[in-house]
Amino acid sequence: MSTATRLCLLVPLLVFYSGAEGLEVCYKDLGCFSNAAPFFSAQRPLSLLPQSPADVGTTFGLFTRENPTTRERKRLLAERDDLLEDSTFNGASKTKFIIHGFQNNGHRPWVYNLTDELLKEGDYNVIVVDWKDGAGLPYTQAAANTRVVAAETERLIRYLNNRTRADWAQMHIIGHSLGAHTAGYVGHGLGSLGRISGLDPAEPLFEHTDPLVRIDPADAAFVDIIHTDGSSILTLGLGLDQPVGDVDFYPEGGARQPGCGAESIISKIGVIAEGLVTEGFQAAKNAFSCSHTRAIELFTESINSQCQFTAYPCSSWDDYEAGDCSDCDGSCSVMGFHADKHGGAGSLYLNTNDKDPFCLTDIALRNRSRYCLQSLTRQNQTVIENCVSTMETVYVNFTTNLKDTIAEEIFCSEYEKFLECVTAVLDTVKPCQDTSVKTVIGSAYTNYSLTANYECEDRHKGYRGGEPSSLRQTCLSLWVTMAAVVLCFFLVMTQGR
Ligand SMILES: [Ca+2]
Repeated sequence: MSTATRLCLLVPLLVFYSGAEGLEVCYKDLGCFSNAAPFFSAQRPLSLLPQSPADVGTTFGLFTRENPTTRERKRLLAERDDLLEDSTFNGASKTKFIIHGFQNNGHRPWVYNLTDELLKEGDYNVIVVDWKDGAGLPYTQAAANTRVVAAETERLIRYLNNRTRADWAQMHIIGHSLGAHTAGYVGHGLGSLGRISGLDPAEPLFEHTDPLVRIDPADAAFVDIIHTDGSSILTLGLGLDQPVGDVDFYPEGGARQPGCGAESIISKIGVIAEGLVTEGFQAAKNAFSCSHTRAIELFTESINSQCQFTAYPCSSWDDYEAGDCSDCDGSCSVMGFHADKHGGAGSLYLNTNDKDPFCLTDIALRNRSRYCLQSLTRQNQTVIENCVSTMETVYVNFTTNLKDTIAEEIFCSEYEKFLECVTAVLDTVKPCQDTSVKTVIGSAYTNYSLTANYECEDRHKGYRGGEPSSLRQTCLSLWVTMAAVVLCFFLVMTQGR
């Protein structure tokens, strides 16, 4: 029996096993959990029941400005008045929750960094939800356990509201990966939670599922999402690509992040293997999750940074990259902690740096484009000069041999060389992030291509039907492009001062 046949038999078996059973488990104080639809579906053929609260072992650690350090962490638990009285929880302050994801815990450096930045920004109650015992392998079980973690968090919030009048419309849950979907369940349960920030919500078993199963805009008054590892799970992308918030930010396109190396699955496995051999398991794990954890780094940096992660509305990352979306037109927003103050909706795109600090200031963006323009001018001077001289040859041939049949062949072969030239110039601009330069080169390219198609692609019709004026136009547009590049260069140089 082939592997394919086995899979074909296995999949319906799993489907009927977990679907038809419609199992349910009930836990005291938390209610019942069923694995029937919508938790079971085509996108979720393997739907497990969550483990017991004792197995998941969720704990809640409170930090405030009065007790900001690790050692001063105060424990909270629903219905435990003794713990609440002994804590520094202030019902009049706003509350921030942090929920980690798969194979993670509440004692990681990123949790402390995020807590520190939050307390620097405001006088909050910061509650770290730690569910490490339930967040381990297998992933399918961890994904199911998020429902119990959410139910316990919801129970704590209701308790805090009951005892201190803390208003959950003023509460904000920041969840990474599986923690983002956990936050979604909490918000859905409460009905009017203030805000959820989903940091690269987990993809496997969640993408394209029912909104009840995953985080969605209805889970809080404001749901902002940062996508950083949205490439397919088949290429080891761990995050959702699907927009699931009121506003969805896609830094660098949201599929993978700069500075994380490895674009293809083969090279990604290579980087992981190299990390494993040279620096051990943690390095390999970091290489594996570099893009996935970038969402946390971006959010943490955004809290107190003077630099704003301005993001632009666009129909796609390709269009953004092509320079089609450099106008805010009142629809821009700012990615990260301050997103709720800037409005904006839908999918927004932005460039980021490949290392800390990740935010690109106007100056950094200008420097980047200046660097690109400089390298374009320096390294490709010859390419551009060749293009111009080819263009001149074409023009001379065309005008002097207009009535000569041989001219057609010369003309078209020269034109092909010229197009190669333009492609080479375009390739050198690709790494540039400055959209204005791309637009200039891009529109020039369109002009050339149109002329070339008209003149050469249908050779039997003959170029002689075409007027030399189209050549002049092409020549002219090349010079205009050159002038525009020089002008851009000049502007960038002067603005940067
Ligand atoms: Ca939901």
